[in-house]
Amino acid sequence: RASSDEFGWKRYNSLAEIEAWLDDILARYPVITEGFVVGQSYEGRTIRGIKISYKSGNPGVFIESNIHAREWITSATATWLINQFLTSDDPLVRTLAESHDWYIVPVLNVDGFVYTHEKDRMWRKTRQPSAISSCVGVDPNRNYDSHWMENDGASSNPCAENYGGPQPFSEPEIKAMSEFVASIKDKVNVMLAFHSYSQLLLSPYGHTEEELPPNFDDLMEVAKAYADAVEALPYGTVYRYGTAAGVLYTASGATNDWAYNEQDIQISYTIEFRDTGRYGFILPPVHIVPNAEEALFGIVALLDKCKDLGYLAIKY
Ligand code: 0X9
Ligand code: ZN
Repeated sequence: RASSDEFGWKRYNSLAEIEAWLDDILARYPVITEGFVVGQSYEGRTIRGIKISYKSGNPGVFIESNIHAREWITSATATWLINQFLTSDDPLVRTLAESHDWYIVPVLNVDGFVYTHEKDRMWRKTRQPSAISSCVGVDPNRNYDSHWMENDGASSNPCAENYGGPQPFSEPEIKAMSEFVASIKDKVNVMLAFHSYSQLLLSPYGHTEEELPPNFDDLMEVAKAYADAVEALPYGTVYRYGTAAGVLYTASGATNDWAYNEQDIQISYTIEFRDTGRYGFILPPVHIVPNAEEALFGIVALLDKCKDLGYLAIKY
């Protein structure tokens, strides 16, 4: 069995390695962890997740990772966080781990992820063929049914990297993810969608710059807490923040916007990890642990601020 020591976070792992590691974790922590199945991918792979819960009555945090196939730092960070939540002796990490319920999907776009390992390192989309084009795949982060394809937030060209798909939830991975999140939404206070790169925290809205979300001020205060905590680390890097449409570009049908707009998850971000462009998606593995530590202490500060602002009350 692949132990965490062997897993190591010194290089990027394949889907098979991540799944073997996950099986080992689930076997070693049978009381605290529970495996769950999000659903099946287009190519028939099982999309898996892990719930970590030390006690009942905790607020819930959902982490979606590797929806974009080539963003390998996201699953490396998600698995490192899982390991820390289960094994760290740091009191700050223990409190973080034990006072929230974690729902973590390390690799959502499983078909695309395998494709990046076996065929094309720079693949982003899903792997479902198009009925109207020879181009393959949909941008899964444009496929959620929330302001889908509005305001040039996605492309209708199947060959585009930000193709929204023939209709919302056309991608089995995204339909399954939406149904899974909807089924537990009353237990989820915070949605974090892991991406790379650019070092950004992006809040709703993604579909328009013309309007701000109702709790915009809180979303900015919470994002600032994350950014400040990251920057305060000895090797910490600079994170900028704002609404997705304001800071980056208009993008409709993204996970965190759908969670916010349609599932009433009021704290919902896209987090773009390291770096700022030197290596981009092909981030050298020496960045895995420092990036993951930034995420860990960023999330500590983010959730502390959420608690202060009253967002971690039990919803049901
Ligand atoms: O374009 C995207 O989907 C994300 N950037 S990436 O380079 N990882 O592809 C940003 C999405 C942010 N926009 C919304 N959340 N609406
Ligand atoms: Zn991405």
